[in-house]
Amino acid sequence: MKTKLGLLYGGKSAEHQVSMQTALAVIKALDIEKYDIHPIYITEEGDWMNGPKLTGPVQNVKELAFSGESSVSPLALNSAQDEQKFDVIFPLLHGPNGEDGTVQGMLELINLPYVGNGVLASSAGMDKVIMKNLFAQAGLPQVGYNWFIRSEWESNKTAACEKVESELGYPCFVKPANLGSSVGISKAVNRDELMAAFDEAFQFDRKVIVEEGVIAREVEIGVMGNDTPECSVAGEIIAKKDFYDYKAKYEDEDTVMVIPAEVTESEYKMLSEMAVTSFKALDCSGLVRADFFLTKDGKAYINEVNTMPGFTPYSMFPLLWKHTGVEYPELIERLVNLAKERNDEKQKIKYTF
Ligand code: G1L
Repeated sequence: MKTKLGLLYGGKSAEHQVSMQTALAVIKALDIEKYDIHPIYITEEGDWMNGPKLTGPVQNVKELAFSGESSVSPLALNSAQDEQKFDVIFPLLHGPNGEDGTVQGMLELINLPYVGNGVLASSAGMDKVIMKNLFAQAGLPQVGYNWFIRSEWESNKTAACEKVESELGYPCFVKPANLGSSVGISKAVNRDELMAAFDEAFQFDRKVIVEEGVIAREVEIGVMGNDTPECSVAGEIIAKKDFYDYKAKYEDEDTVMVIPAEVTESEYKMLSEMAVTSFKALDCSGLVRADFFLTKDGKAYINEVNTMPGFTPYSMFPLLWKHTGVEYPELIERLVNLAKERNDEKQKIKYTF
């Protein structure tokens, strides 16, 4: 029997186009003999458009942007009246209402298995402060950080600056806690810049994190699995310019990916163990991309994990797995199978006693 796969993409987000491109790449990689593919397009206005089952190859993202048809209620995706009952949903959405756990929660409510991380990991991974607190609890080494809520900042700006200066020093990086935002990030090297950085970051979130600046390489590892996650080879991101901006870091031509990264065997061992620890600390499932700082003297710090990493065939996560021996179509198939496996596991839970 074919697997009925619902592909969820688009969305009310700045990453709308990225999501479309990713959906196109995933569709091209799926084996039509094994999967019935049903596109579900979320418009920029946030309407859900249930597309027809794909019967042939798709060449262009325009073919995936359905319009005109009437939109459907997300909650009707699993209604019994039509035969649209999916085996698995593949969510390719970024930012709020995509990777922050809300879509995952909706899929839990209507009882549809889905690829990737669940509600808890998705939402915890979206908030840098919550994520770092969980990493600290798991004993993972991290650079120093402070965090503030807007009212705290506004009531005593000097106190906030003094705390940062005594605990972290300069340079430091000031960011909105919400990871979905690639804006509002700045570097500060003195009090004036720190004040301006706080004001800037608080425009985008009510919670702001300040991180100690370290001189280090940026190394990343892909983790895949459920209860027994496995690691890819390591990759390095080398920026020719100073980037604080997430988008610039991944999309600028002045950034190069080196895969596999030049790390020693013992460095790789340390990083991969940390990657698995971070996966477990957030109770991840399916996949995660773990990002590290690696210093010259061989110290590693976890920076963050991304529960929905870039996912075109040319993005870091799929490239890391390609170099590990898992090509893009197999990667997708494995993730779909992990979704089914997690769902089977869930069916074992007793809800009455
Ligand atoms: F479903 C997976 F596999 F978990 C998954 C879902 C979404 C992996 C990666 C992504 N990534 C994205 O959706 C995006 C970062 C391309 C945003 Cl559009």
